[in-house]
Amino acid sequence: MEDSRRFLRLMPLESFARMITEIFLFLVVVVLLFLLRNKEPPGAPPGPTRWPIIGSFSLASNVKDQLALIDKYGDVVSLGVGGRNFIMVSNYKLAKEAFSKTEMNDRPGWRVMEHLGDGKPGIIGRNGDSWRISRRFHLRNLRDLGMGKSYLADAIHREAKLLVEDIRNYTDKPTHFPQSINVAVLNVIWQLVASRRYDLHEAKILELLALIKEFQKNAKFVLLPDIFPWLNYLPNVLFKRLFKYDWREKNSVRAKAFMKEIVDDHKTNFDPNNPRDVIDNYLIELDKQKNETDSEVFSEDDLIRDIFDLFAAGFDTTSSTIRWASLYLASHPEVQKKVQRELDDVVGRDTLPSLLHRPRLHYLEATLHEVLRLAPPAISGAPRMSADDVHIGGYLISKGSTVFATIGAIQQDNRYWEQPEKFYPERFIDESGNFSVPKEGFLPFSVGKRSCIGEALARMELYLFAAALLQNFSFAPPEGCQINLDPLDAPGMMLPREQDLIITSRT
Ligand code: HEM
Ligand SMILES: *[C@@H]1O[C@H](CO)[C@@H](O)[C@H](O)[C@H]1NC(C)=O
Ligand SMILES: *[C@@H]1O[C@H](CO)[C@@H](O)[C@H](O)[C@H]1NC(C)=O
Ligand SMILES: *[C@@H]1O[C@H](CO)[C@@H](O)[C@H](O)[C@H]1NC(C)=O
Ligand SMILES: *[C@H]1O[C@H](CO)[C@@H](O)[C@H](O)[C@H]1NC(C)=O
Repeated sequence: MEDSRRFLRLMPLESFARMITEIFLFLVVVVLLFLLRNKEPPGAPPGPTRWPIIGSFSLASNVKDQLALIDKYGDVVSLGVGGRNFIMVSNYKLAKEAFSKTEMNDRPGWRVMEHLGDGKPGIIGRNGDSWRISRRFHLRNLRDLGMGKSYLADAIHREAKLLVEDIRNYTDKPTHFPQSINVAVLNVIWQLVASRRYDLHEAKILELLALIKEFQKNAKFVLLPDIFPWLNYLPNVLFKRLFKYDWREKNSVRAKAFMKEIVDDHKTNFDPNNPRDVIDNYLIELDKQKNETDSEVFSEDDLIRDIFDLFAAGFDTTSSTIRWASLYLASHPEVQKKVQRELDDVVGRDTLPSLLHRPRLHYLEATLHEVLRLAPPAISGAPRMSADDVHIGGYLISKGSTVFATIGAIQQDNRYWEQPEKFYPERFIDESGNFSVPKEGFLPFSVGKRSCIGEALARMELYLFAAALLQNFSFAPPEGCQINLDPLDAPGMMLPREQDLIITSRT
């Protein structure tokens, strides 16, 4: 009796309490959602819904996603991710206009760009004076040591010859594109930076290249806390494990030791009157700076970070473009034949093509440009950050936004390109039958004051390596197979899939 009465009295009270709790929890969620909502600044360009916490689902990190967003929202799209404002610019003229503004010269200060994991970025990630001075230094060095000096062309020529000899070992059986291309390309940069070359199969350098590939693979984890800042509040042990910071700390020590050994070696046999390379010239600047006590823009650690960046920015971009070329030509035999006929006409078969032949190899240049158009290694360039409010195409880009140009999508924009999805080198040939680049819609090296500093070097390498390879070899899919031209699933990058090819010698 007593019990059941109490039961009757308690029941409504209990459900009342439960109801209160539920309402309370609901309110907490509403308030949290409100606090964590990802607000769009007024005047911002259109874009997908910004959900709380996660934001817009897409970061447009592949060309398909970029094209879909452009279809829906237009040339300038705003995305909110993790409380940050992202702007993607997909109109050639607007991208050029935006990236020529001084307020657009900064990078967003992401930790993923501190490649050696020691709290400071190299040239790719720096801002302000530190960036301006190091960019000027490296541009001057690339020009003085490389462009216009025949010894760089000679060095590339020598690498091309050794590469051709090496690739002869892989002919007439199914093979992935040989690894040696990576070392050959790296040897060219390293000639400028450190006056060194490595044997195409030297274990030490293959290990470092593998390590850098691994860095790239882990970048998507390292990047997460840059984009979702609240992840930084996770306990340190968990944080480091989840986002591969422990892996990076451990392995960047190896990369750094590799660079440091080369710098130390330069210090011990250094002649300031006869600088050999980038490192020697940097040591001279360091020396000069010692005498001017007030400024400290050069440091040995910065040198190590910069040469690591040149290494990382220079080898994979260039070598994957050559691998893309082999895949596109293997799947377009008529284009390959036409390139080879031109090489036979202009160069012949007895000597490797040189820079002297370049102005007459119109169809080869056109083909390399068509490869860079459809497979630009950096489909969104490298991120910029607006240092102030900026107006682009009538929209407000608020201070602190992360801005990128959709290079991959712009190069498939049908305002500039007819049948953009088609591999058709002839689009780079003008009425007189000569190679020429359309004025708009092509920007694989980005545009403006922070565009790629290695463009001239990369173009020279692409030409000399591709010409040597196509003079000597033909590429085809294995019997009964098709070439897979879908890129690897790597955010922001356009990398070819490893796959079997049949390489045949032309002699
Ligand atoms: C096919 C080859 C290459 C392509 C497609 C390429 C593309 C790019 C792109 C799109 C950017 C971003 C620029 C921006 O933010 O606007 C960049 C930056 C950069 N590239 Fe390249 N690159 C290539 C080869 C090289 C080579 C060979 C070097 C080495 C000398 C190099 C060194 C750099 C550096 C240091 C930056 C950062 C510039 C800065 O922040 O001021 N790149 N590259
Ligand atoms: C490949 O070719 C090079 C040069 O012709 C030769 O020295 C080397 O031993 C060959 N390597 C293999 C694995 O056959
Ligand atoms: C710096 O000063 C030292 C000693 O005063 C001098 O020997 C050296 O040549 C100077 N270096 C430069 C680069 O001016
Ligand atoms: C086309 O290229 C050739 C070199 O192959 C050059 O001699 C000629 O002047 C060029 N023609 C035009 C119209 O630019
Ligand atoms: C291939 O490359 C070599 C350089 O190693 C060159 O001498 C040779 O004539 C080239 N061409 C052909 C068609 O073999």
